[in-house]
Amino acid sequence: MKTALITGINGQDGSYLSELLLEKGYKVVGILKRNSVAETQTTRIEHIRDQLTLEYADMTDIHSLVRVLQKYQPDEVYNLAAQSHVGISFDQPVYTANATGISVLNLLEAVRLVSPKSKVYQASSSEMFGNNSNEEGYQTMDTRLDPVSPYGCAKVYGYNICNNYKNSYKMFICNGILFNHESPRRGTNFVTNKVAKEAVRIKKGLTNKLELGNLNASRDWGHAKDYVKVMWLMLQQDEPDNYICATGVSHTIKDLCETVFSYLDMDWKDYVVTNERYLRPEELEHLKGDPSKSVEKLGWELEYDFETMMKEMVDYWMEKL
Ligand code: NAP
Ligand code: F7E
Repeated sequence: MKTALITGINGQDGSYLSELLLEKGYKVVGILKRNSVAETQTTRIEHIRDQLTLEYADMTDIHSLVRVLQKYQPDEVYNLAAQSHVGISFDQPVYTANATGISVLNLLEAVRLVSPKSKVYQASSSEMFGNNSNEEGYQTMDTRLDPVSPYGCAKVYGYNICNNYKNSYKMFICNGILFNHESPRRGTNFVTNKVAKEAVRIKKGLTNKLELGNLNASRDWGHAKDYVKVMWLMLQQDEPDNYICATGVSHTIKDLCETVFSYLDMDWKDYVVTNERYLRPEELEHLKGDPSKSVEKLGWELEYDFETMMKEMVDYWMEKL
């Protein structure tokens, strides 16, 4: 039985990855950072909690990482923990640099010192590209990294230090440069789940408007369930490498509103208003990734498209609210 350690196990991706690895017969260990309301911290993994081994540790506390790695000597480490909200990274830049950037170094040092044979997956991000793309508007493996947020800057540090440790110490470390991926488990302060939830609240008469920021930005949105599969595939290869994971299709926030509201037989223009509060000091306008390397080298296949995913999210809120 292989052992996997997941940082960020109670996050969106951590919960789906846990399910995938349990299905594959792994012993799954996860770390939780301390939270004053213990009950709400494990909401996303409550249904599988009795099959998981959970330990308190914090990515900003290298000693806690050493303790857990020493105890379990995992075959695979999936580093999903981060302060992952781009907008909030402008409000908490130093914490974001620590929890999203330096924390990667903490983990790699801990692995190098006490569990050097562990294979490591690093959750890198399309946010690292900033506003660069090729002539066709795609971000590719050759696109320069030019981040436009404290979060993006922290992720670039994580990406670079992973490459540096892979080359310097011959460690097995893969960067997955993942584009936006969503699900009903997505935090409701990210735009897809915010729109899905609030549109359902409007439909049910619980509110009458939806406040958003930049409606013209576009994103390449996939489903988190598809994206955790590619994380696992990367660590099953003979050699470590970096990959882009994306759908290759991009939609604006307006398209997102149109898809969700029309599914609920409403016109989004009757309800959506803009509020400056949700604008960012610097915006990443367009993301559309080229996933060809993941498809060709890893045999990665997508089950969901944008419309199917958004319907699943709306249906979830229709049931839940
Ligand atoms: P998420 O739902 O925000 O989950 C982040 C996880 O990290 C949570 O479990 C959180 O715990 C944990 N965490 C935060 N700070 C920590 C700390 N100091 N110590 C220990 N744990 C900490 O994010 P996600 O959507 O699952 O994304 C997973 C990873 O992929 C993140 O690194 C994210 O930056 C990256 N990524 C995400 C996307 C995307 O579109 N989803 C795209 C590219 C890259 P609490 O909940 O207890 O705070
Ligand atoms: O914003 C615009 C906003 O916060 C998407 C993270 O998982 O993906 C995610 O980062 C777009 C942006 O995701 C609102 O300005 C408009 O242009 O859902 P988001 P993100 O910033 O793209 C990357 C790949 C990651 O790595 C990150 O961890 O939507 N937008 N109005 C809004 N965004 C939010 N959150 N709220 C609004 O009201």
